[in-house]
Amino acid sequence: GENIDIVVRNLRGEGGLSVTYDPIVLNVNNMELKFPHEQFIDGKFVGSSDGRTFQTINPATEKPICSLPLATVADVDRAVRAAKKAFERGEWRQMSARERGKRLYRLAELMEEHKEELATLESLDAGAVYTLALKTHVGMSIDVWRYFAGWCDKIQGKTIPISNARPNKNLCLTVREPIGVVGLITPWNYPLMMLSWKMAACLAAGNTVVHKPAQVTPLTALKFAELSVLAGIPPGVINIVTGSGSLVGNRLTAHPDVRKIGFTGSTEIGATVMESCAKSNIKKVSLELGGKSPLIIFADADLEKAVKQACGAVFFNKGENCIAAGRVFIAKSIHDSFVKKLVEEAKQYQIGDPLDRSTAHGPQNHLAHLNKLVEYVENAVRDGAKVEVGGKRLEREGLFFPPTILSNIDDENFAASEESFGPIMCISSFDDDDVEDVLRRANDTEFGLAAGVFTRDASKSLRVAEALHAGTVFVNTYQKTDVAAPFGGFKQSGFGKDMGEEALNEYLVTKTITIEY
Ligand code: TAP
Repeated sequence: GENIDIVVRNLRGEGGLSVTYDPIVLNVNNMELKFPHEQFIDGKFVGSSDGRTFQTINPATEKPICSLPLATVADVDRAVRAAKKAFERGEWRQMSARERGKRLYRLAELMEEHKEELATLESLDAGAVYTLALKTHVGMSIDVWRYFAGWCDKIQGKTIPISNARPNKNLCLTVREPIGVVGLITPWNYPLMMLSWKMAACLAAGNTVVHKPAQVTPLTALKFAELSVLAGIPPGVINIVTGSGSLVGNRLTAHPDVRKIGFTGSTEIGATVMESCAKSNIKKVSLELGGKSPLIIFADADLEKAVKQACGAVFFNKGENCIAAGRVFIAKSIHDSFVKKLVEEAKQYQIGDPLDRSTAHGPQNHLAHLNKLVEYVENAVRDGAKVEVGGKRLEREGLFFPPTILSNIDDENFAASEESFGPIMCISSFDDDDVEDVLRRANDTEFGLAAGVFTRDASKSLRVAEALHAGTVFVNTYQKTDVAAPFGGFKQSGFGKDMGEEALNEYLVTKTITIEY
């Protein structure tokens, strides 16, 4: 894929809707791929206020894909103004909830129609394995838009029996209203899916939005913006600014007209975001942050299944997965044979070009991240870890790091508490009979995003699920999230839920109306 500039075209949507932009056109993955490479403000694709740009890199080749506007504070302010106008005076607020749902549903259908392009873009920009991108990155994004499209006309208040002001009577009711302009800030591991998890609930609730994708993976958000025009989402309802977190993200969190921030990213930046939300204007905030999720394998588990699932729990999406099992506890009596099987399984992951249909393991997302993984293994080994397989950058073109297994991680090891966010399994063993002790160790973390347990003993599995402090607990499975089920962490993994009915709460406020008659 060489860069191809710039032809002006109109892409026609249904009902005469159209969007004009200067596309990048690539012949790649057996298709002609067209996508915008400018930010999206007030229904138009535009450059940055000062004309500066940056490049986004293909991690499979380390070559640039295209350049994009490096957004400025002025661009954020412009996007917020557009979102505010759309919220206060636009068609979006006037339209019925059912009509809003229809448009979101239409958007999901357009994403379905363009899913090969979206998955190809995710593959080029984020190194996502194409087959996985189709199913998960894009597939689950489409599902979540459909799911929340259905909620639009089901967001309801209550009537509440308050005491009457006798001799008169009172009627008390609640109305659930959108908050206003919402800022969404997302990371690079599932670019389109993180956008969709948040934005679908946010728009279903009737808000307008300014989104900042991660700087290293901005492309699917812009293709999505194009589709949103064709779906009939009015100008200003969705705005996408492409720039750095420290400037653009920070301006969003501090902006006086933004009333809510939905953030997914690291715990460290999450804390900064929360502080800025508090100091600027007491913004409502929800935070989906880091994790170091424990997975406990008891000796009585279905071991064949547990081997496959444990590998999936760590290596899925090259480990760039917030709920990746960050620590795997294996019962002593099965430890050695189980580790041997894990190593065999890890070696079977086909590593290669993410667009190749037989590839199971693509390149890491970007260079800084890959370098951190190399360092992570060095630190773990310094603290006593044994490398069972992998552990080094592969000597080939692209940012490849193989599925890696580290055993002998004791509780003091750096790797027992630090998240790697890469394909690195960290194994510790535990005494078969001491369930209390393994639970204590599993909970001995400041994170609480997810956890898992494998056992055939039903009551043990329930007791363990109850004792694990995590927002999601998997029993005899892992990685099984669903758009209808609430998702979000405990402790320093943040608060607030994505997906499921509960996610709507993050983007609504409740008004109480009391009437006397
Ligand atoms: P971060 O470095 O925290 O970046 C997340 C987003 O915040 C990026 O868009 C980033 O912009 C932006 N940002 C950076 N500084 C900011 C600031 N001062 N104010 C506002 N925004 C700012 O995380 P990451 O490296 O992209 O992602 C990895 C982390 O995300 C991991 O810890 C992982 O566990 C977590 N994660 C959690 C979940 C859930 S659901 N809990 C899901 C996925 C990932 P740039 O583009 O400039 O970096």
